[in-house]
Order: sequence, then C-alpha cells, then structure tokens
Amino acid sequence: MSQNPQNIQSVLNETRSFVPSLKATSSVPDMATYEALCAEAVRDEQGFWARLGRENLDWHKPFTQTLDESNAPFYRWYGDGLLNASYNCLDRHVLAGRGDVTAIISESDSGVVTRVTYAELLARVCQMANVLKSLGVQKSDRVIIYMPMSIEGIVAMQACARIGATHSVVFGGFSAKAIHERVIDAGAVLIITADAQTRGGKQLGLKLVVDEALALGGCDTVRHVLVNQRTEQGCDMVVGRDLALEPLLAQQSTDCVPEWVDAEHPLFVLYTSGSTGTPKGVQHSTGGYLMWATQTMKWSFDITAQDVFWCTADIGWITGHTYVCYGPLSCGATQLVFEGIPTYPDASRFWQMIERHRCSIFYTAPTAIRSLIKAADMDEQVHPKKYDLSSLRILGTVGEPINPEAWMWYHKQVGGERCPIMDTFWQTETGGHVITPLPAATPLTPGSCTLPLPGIQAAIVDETGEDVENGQGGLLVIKRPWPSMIRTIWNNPERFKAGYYPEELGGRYYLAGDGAVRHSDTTYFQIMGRIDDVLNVSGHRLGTMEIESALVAHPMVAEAAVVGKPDEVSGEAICAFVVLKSAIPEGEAAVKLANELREWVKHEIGPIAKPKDIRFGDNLPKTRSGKIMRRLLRSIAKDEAITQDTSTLENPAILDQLRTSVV
Ligand code: 6R9
Repeated sequence: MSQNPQNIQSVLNETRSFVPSLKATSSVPDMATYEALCAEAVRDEQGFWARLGRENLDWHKPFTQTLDESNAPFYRWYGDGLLNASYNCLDRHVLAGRGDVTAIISESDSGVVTRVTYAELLARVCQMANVLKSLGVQKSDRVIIYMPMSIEGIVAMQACARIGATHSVVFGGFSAKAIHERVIDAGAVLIITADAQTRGGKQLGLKLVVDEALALGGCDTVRHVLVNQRTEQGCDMVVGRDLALEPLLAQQSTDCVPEWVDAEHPLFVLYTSGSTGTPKGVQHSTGGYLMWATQTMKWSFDITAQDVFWCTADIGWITGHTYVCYGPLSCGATQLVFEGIPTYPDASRFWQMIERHRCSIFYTAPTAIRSLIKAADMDEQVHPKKYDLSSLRILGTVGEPINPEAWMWYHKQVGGERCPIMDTFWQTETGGHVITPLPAATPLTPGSCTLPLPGIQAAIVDETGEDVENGQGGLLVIKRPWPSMIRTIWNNPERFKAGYYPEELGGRYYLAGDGAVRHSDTTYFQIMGRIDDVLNVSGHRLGTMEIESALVAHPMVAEAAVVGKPDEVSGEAICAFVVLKSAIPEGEAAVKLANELREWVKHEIGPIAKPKDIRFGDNLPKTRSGKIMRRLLRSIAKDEAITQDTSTLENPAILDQLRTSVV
C-alpha cells in the first residue's frame, strides 16, 4: 500500500467538529434516525432494500424478488420487476401535474440562459427517442454519446434509456483513440455528437474527433453519426453516414411509449481507468442504479421542490450520470447545467451563477475549489465574498480527498459557515454515494467522508480480508452487495470478478481499490487514496499504464514509467520518466521534445493526461529481475530523500540523473 503512517496520523489528528445546524426537511433529521436506518438494513436486509425500491421508483410491473445472490458476485436486484428510467425521470412528474416545473436551467459558456420544464423535456426526449428508432436503433443496442455538457446531451442519454438502448458517454475531452477503443469494445451502432462545444471562449470541434476515430478503422458496427449543430462552425458530413440531428427531430412526434425493461437491463456502460490494460466498461443496471441515484439525492442532498441543485460534473463522468442526468430528474428537482469552465470569463463565474440562479445545493470537486481559492487570493474581485451566496444551504465535494484547508475555505467563504459540506466518497463502480455525511445529521470533520450510508456495509480489512482495528490503515471493502453496484465489466466478466472480488479476500467482499482508515473515536472513514496504479488528477481517474502505453507509442520513446506526485491544485500531478531511443537532448531541445511528448499524450488520450513533469534518463531504476521500482520513482518525483532500500537496484547511478533532469 502506498500510504505512510505519518499521513494517517496527520489526518487522524484533525479534531475540529462542525455540528449540523441545518433545519431538517430531510428524511434523516438526526443521528438517531440514521442509526435506526442502518440497524433496519442489517436486521432485515431484503425488506430494507425492497422498501427503498418501492418508495423511490414507479414500476410498470412490481418486483417480487429483491436480491438474488445465487450467482455471486453477479448479483441481481429487483430482478423480476419492469420499469423505464426515462419514465421515472420525466413522465411520472408530468402525470402528477408537475409538467410546468423547471427541470433544467442551462447556461452556455457565453452566458445564454435556457430553461426547460419537465413537460418540454419529456417532449424533446420522445422526439429524440423516435429519431433513434427511425434509424433502427433497438433495445439493447449500444449508442456512443460524445456531447458537451448540455440539455442536448441529457436528452440523448434519456432518449436511449427510453427505448432501452444502452448508452456509453465518452467525455468531450477524450481523444479520437479513446472513442475508437470504446466504439469497438461496446460494438456501438450509432454515435451522437455535436459539431463543436464552446468552453472558455473557444470553440472545440467534436465531430472532427469522431471522424478521426472512425477513420482508424474497424468500426463497422457504426451505421450513423447524428450531429447536433451548436455553433456556426459546422463540420464535414459523410454522405449516408452522417445526419444533421435538428431536421430529423422536427419530423418526429413528441410522444414515444417507453420500452419497459427488466430491472437488470444495462442502462449504460461507462468506461473508466483501471490499473492494467485498456479502460474497462463499467456496466450498470436500470432498477438498482436509479433507485440509489434517487435515494442518495434525498439523503445526501436533502433535495426538495424549492431547491436549485447544481452539480458541476460533466456528463462524461459518473458524477454527471448520477447527479446530473438521472438523480435530479428522477426526484423532479430543478437543476442548473453549465457548458463552460469555472474560470471564464473570470474565476468568479461559479459565484456569479449561484447568485444569478439562486442556487441552493452546490456540488463540485476539490480541484475546482483549490483553483478558485488561488484565484481569489490573487484578485479580490473574484472572491466569493463579493457575491450574494445566501441562497446556498448545502455544499458537496466529490472525486478526490479534500484537504482540510480547502474544506475550511469552502465552509467559510462559500458556505458562510452555515452550509454543511457533504464530502461524498464513491466511484464509477458504486453508482452513487456510499460513504458520506447526511446534511442535517452528521457532525462534520474537515477532510473526512464520515460514515457509510444505511445499507452500505463498508469496512477496512487487511490483505487477507480480516478486519483491522480502528486507527489502522487497510483496504476499503464493502461486505454486502447493494443495488447500484457495478454488474460486470462489459465483455469481460472475468476481469470484473478478479478485480473487484479477489480470491485473496475470500472472493466475498467488494474491493474498492482505495486505502482507508477509521478514526478511533468517531469511527469516521478517511480515504487515503488509490492502492493500485490509478492516478487521480483533478478528480479524474487515469491509469499509469494507459499513459505509459501512449508515451511508448511515440517513435522516439523506448520506455516510460509514470507515477503521481502531490500537487497543490490538481491533487495529484503526472510525472513521466522517459527513456529515449536516441541520446538525451539538452537545454532548449529537451524542452521542445518534452512539449512534443505532452502534445502526443494529449492526442492519444486527452488533455487531462498530459504529464506535468517529464524526466529523461538513460534507463529506469529496476530490480535485478527487471521490475521498475515505482516506489523509488515516486520519491524522485516528489524530490524526496530516498530512504528505501536500493540494494536490489541494478543501476543505482540512474537515480541522480533522473533527479536532475526535470523538464
Ligand atoms: C465519483 C468518482 C473514484 C475514485 C475513488 C477515490 C476517489 C472519489 C472521493 C475520493 C476521497 C472522496 N474519490 N470521491 N477520494 N474522498 N470524497 O469520483 O468516481 O471517477 O470512478 O473515481 O476517486 O480514489 O476510488 P471515479
């Protein structure tokens, strides 16, 4: 495990506690209610989950079985029930007479505000679903969505759900190669994209990246590319394959009967980085997933009809699936959707938008908070205190650990010391929150995600699966299945089983892939970071192997090793150690080559994967058996003194060279 005891000590020494002052509109008004729910989930596991399944969703055919574990770890939830996710997100609110409620307030990069009601959104989703059907897309077909953060992106996802097609959203910042890999692995029949997206005042082409992906070949399953025209930029269209979306929508009816699917039907596959190989397609269900997306909106965010909810995550990530596309809509809430970036036109954009739209629940990533702290320190005008943030009542963070200083700033400067901060720990694989405070109940400690939600049997174990004592670090596991958990890895059930239910732990616990420790007094969980070769850069997951493969694909690179190093803003930064096929360049030439490699990685994976540091060496530190000594590289990346045993190192001289060669 990568964590060190000093780290554990410093976080466990955090003793500040913030007792909730929020008035409870929530179903969990205090700790006693929370504890009663936890006890119910243990005493009557099936009854507890069945109750939540019934309370949160409308079923076309009610389920009679709750959990089926006969083929563990391929668990089935609500298996004989029939439902439709888009019906639950749209129709049921309209049928209940709430069609005039604003579903989405969308703000573009340049500040244009568009509102849609639930009735309008339903009509648009139906038209989109009818377009898909007219192109022959059927239940269970896979559709790739490569769209900006927009109403159109959400409509595309909901339309797939309506006809029972499984969507796979690819983040708009990913490269042609990333799209290509996903199209092939998913066997997609259709791609929905836009000509371009506008972020930070710049127009970035999307369709041309799709063209490049399809030109890589082997994508024979793709019959059409649907193009949403968002800018004046336009794009090239391949006759017969590419279709302009808007004229097709205009021809379609605003009614579309939802396709009733069984609860286990795959709603979506979302690719995420693992420690080895190519990204894996995390497959989620319809019933269990949507139940938890809905329930966690109520528990973690206390969502009500009066709220304006804003989750800043992109629909290309799991947070944008659960807390933009599905959770808020399933709850019939009003939410804000933003296409731009937090620093354009300046770093007060978030605060201005909260003020403008009277946002009451704001959910963002620690990286964004840290970069806005920096900006506010440098320029008074973009400081949150300059704006009226009195509408806020609950704050949230997600994606990476939040350091106590950033937590305190968020609490004081944004939340006016009045709003509880929900530090929500979860993963693409968990579908929704698993360890998080509850706004009216849980006393908060800066930097801790506090306690598991009712029904989530989170624990910390050692490498053999035995529980460790509080105060001791170990592996974070979840001991019992829960409805919104990953069902399998698309096309690769073996990888699912080996990766998440490893034999070493007896094959019975879900292994999260994070190290954690519980506080001895409060029993609060503290996440210590990934235990595998997955980096977390600005809250985005990236496999070191993926970046290494991208680097070695460059004609000048012989070998590469990638590690993370702590970074003030992005949490973790990428540091690449590179061995060239030719002599190491010096001075300007070294900088030029390093920049070329950064551009290369950007092109291969996407801009988020660009290494911050690049160090050229004649070789990499290896053991006599040829293994790269990553622990050593981590110390070098941090400019730390090397305390590890280097006696097994075959080529010790290499260390000095790698230390001094940063570009
Ligand atoms: C939702 C999401 C999952 C990984 C996870 C962990 C880190 C997420 C966190 C957190 C500390 C939190 N992580 N939330 N670490 N505190 N509140 O981010 O999913 O992209 O799959 O990343 O992110 O390391 O394992 P995903």
